[in-house]
Amino acid sequence: MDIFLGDFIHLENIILSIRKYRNLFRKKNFDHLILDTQVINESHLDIQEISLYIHQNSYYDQLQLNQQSVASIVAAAKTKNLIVSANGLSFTYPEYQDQIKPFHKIATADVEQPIEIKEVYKLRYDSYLLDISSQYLGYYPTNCDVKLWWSFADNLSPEERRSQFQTIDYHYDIHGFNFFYISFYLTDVDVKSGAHILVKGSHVNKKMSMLLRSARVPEELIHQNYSPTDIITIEGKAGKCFLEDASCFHKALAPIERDRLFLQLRYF
Ligand SMILES: O=C(O)CCC(=O)C(=O)O
Ligand SMILES: [Fe+2]
Repeated sequence: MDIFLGDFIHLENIILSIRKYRNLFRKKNFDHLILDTQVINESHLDIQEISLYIHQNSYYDQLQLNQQSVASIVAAAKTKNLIVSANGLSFTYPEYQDQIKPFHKIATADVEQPIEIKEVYKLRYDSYLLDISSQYLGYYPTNCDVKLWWSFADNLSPEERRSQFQTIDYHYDIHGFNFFYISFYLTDVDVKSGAHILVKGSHVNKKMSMLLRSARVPEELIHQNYSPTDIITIEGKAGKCFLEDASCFHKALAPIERDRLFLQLRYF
């Protein structure tokens, strides 16, 4: 039997139609969960343009969470239990400051069950963020991992930080087959308080030799392969929200002056 190009195109159209209807169905089944947005877009770009921008640049950072939500999440992160995954220690934020910090070297601590915080739950089902994510991913993401953690300002060595899994080295993430990260600074962040750094465009533009290495890449290799103008440092006041295709190279600077509270939604 001969197979012609036309048959392939026909088949592709059928697959696209099936995907489209499956997505509409997924979204419809999800409709009752979706909540009004808490996020403001500070540029004139619409959802399609934002998605295109991320396809080209790996990120988009002109979003802002309202200040009331910021205040509520920070307050909750200061009362809820924190857990250090590297050693199992558990404490609250005030306990960390009074009792833990003087005796232990702690890089980061996760807020337990962040989805229990009302504003975090609302962000996980935020209509606008879900619309952007589905536009970028090409399907409606019904799954989302939610992480909220403190990165403490202290003088740990890079080795101590690595041993506690703090991502201070360039790497790219693989989270299932397809994924999309939405992150929020809940404290003011600059280069001395845990700024996130990413290599613009590197979600598609990786040299074969870099791909075959482990996902963690030495600093020199990044500087050899990418222009300094492609290295983007994201700084901003509490409430700054950025979107990222985390298959780009990225890392966090170690905070030395101010603790950072960071919320991350991983849609997949
Ligand atoms: O802490 C950061 O800014 C980066 C975190 C990160 O690389 C990750 O969660 O995959
Ligand atoms: Fe990462």
